[in-house]
Amino acid sequence: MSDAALDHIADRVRLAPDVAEALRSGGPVVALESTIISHGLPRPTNLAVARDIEAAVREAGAVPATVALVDGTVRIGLDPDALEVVASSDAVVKASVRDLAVVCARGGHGATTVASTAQLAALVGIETFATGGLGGVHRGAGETFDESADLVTLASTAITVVSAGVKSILDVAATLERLETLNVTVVGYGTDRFPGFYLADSGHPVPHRVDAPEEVAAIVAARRDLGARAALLVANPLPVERQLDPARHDRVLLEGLAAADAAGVRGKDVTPFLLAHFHEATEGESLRANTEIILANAALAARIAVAVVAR
Ligand code: PSU
Ligand code: MN
Repeated sequence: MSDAALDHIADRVRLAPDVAEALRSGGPVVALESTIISHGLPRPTNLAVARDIEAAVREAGAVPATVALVDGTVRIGLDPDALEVVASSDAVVKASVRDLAVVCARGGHGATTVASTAQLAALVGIETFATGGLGGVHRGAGETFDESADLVTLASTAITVVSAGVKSILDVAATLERLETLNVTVVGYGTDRFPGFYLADSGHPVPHRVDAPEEVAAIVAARRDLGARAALLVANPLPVERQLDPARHDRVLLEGLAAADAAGVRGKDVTPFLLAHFHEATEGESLRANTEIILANAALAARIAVAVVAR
């Protein structure tokens, strides 16, 4: 977006000074989502993890831009006060793309999902984005139609997203089919297997493998020349020795799905409910894995952003 266009929306979209400077000078920037902080991780660990994610991006040589709405203003890059609001305030709503303008117009606080973070990052010209695990097609979606807006948004947003595959609570096979239909390019980072978030391998292959940030940067350059309009998903697995025990994972997941059903949990509450169930039922093991996932993805996204601007 041009400086004039950014000025025009300055009342609604505010860039942190270091993010604005990096974008102006063509430096590496990594967008970070905030729903993982507000709704994905338990308090008070979430605030410490949010800071660690930003530190991981900085250590790898890029500028972190955590995205959220605070008092109705979209913030691209949060100061310490704003980060604390996102991590601690009960007034923060999970804001997907459909919710953004409502929260904005009403002056509310909103945490952005993968979908809304990708849209806002692209709006201001950020090309690289890190998350934990993408949303996707939920189990039973044939009946409920519960498919994350992450998918359809990535179909029309030309950004590079680093994630540990999609959340393992989903129907992974169906999600991969939808990603193919929606023209989202999927590459495995250092693997031929599609990661399963808490698990290193979801049981499905990836169409392409890369082994270095420079390889991703070469693909990004080709995408630009070819006019790619959908996202590039870099699937970065947990090392197998750091994953959740698969048998325990499957057991906890079945319990969580049954509990969600019994409690009548629907719509945007399903994902936070299941993640919270995991954190409780695994006595912190899933929190440990979730934290390692997001830190590793933030660092890799930063290395990719550095490689992209170096070309
Ligand atoms: N991955 C995580 N924790 C999270 C999420 C993803 O490790 O909290 C969030 C992301 O913000 C993602 C959202 O975009 O869950 C998907 O929610 P839904 O299934 O309602 O679209
Ligand atoms: Mn949903």
